[in-house]
Amino acid sequence: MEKKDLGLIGLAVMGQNLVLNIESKGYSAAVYNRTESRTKDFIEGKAKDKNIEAAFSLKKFVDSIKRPRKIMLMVKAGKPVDNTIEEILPLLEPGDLLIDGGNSFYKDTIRREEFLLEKNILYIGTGVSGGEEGALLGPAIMPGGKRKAYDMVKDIFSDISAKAKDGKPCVSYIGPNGAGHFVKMVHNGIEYGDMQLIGECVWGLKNALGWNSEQIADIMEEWDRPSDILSSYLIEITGKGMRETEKKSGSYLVDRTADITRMKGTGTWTVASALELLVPIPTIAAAVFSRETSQDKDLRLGISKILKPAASKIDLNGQKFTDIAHDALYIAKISSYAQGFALMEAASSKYGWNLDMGRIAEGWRAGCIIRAQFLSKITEEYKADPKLPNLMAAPYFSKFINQKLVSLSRFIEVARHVGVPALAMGCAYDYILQIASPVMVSAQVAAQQRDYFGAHGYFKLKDSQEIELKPDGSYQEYHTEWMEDGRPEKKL
Ligand code: NBP
Repeated sequence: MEKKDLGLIGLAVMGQNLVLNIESKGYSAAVYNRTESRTKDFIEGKAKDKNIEAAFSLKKFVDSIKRPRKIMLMVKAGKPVDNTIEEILPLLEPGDLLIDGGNSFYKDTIRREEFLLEKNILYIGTGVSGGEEGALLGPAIMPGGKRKAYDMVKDIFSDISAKAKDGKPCVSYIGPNGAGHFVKMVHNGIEYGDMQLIGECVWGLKNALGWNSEQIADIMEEWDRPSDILSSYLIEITGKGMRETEKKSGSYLVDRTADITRMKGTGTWTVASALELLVPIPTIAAAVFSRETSQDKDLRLGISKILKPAASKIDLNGQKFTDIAHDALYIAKISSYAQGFALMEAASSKYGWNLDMGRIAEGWRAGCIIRAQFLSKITEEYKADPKLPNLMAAPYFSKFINQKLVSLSRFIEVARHVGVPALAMGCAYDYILQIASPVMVSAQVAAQQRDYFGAHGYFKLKDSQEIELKPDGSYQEYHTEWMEDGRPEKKL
């Protein structure tokens, strides 16, 4: 039988849909899954009459693929990826390519690529975003690895990926080793941020205006008009979700939905990576923390009987307040993306990935969960200045923030007034305030405290803002002898 263009291992929802997508673009494929029944169900069901061949042993699977082989793994992230590599490795030949399309942790990808390259097996770790629908109809793809490995699958990836409105495929070479999985991880972190910000916005609108789900759905629909700066997939599905009613009771489904947001780990990895790389991403962290708080339902039920934060009614003009919420959400979103992009910048310089921020944003315009026209603005701004110190320094974004930041503070103020927590909104606002502070008084106070209790030393300002330097250009350090009379100050 004719050998297949590509092999795919892992026939859960993502693997099935991805291979159907690949086949629909004119490629032939071999498939394998650890549990045979899943392969059988697929081949006799959705894959019936398609150019997809099932194999029930890894040997037969490998033998049925054209050389050099391209084999995609769509198995659960973590140990299953290592197990699969271990099992398949003895069957592969130099020059074959393994592609991990799951949500693997980027450090695992770096380790696996290094291990496989020693054995002359090429490796790609790629983000595949868009959930099951994206996998079937066109995902955003974020591949990392050797460029020659990418070149082997460039055409397939381009054919199966989502296409933005300008026709460009939502895939491009991201960078070496773990770059693709890192970028996918940050994409997911940003997604957590977007979802939390939208959720806080909805809660604020509901409580401040006393509106029901249908009314909020109308607002979401308005904000999703193509010309609106907030127009995005997440705004669209928020509106659709809020309009949905429960068949049995007729109540809005969202009002009947338990207030628990689960998660699979990529948001937590994003925050852990930010801590490791010393990059503040408070909005994304707030989104992860909020999911954690949501999961502690018993605690909240208990504490709500003890703590009674003041909340009062407020008399607002509905139209005016929705305009405020609109701009607040947009600014908070910009702040959150600025944090995510700062994290990618830091990883890029630490790992030498040379990430192209404009192209990454461009690749997220379709297919993935955070898809939005707004991403084109990010691309434009990075194209104009690839060395932006922060996304919010870009002229388009800084102008909007300078004009409308007051909307975000007003929204937060109203939310607190009516008893709605706005952790992510607050973090988005304060992140802006912090990075726009030439002098952080809180840091001055802490530096003195550290020198007082631990003789940790401090630097000094040579004028009102700039730091005093030594002749070699490093910061001049000081220590005050706090316990001695006269508090003598020493240069260190
Ligand atoms: P799952 O993440 O649920 O994984 C199920 C697949 O992994 C099955 O094929 C299963 O085989 C296989 N598997 C497991 Br579990 N342990 C294995 C092992 N030790 N050796 C070999 N195979 C093993 O599937 P999914 O939701 O389709 O996701 C696949 C990947 O794509 C994951 O990394 C996921 O994070 C990522 N992803 C998912 C989505 C989404 O929306 N679901 C979106 C984007 C990315 P079995 O049938 O024998 O148990």
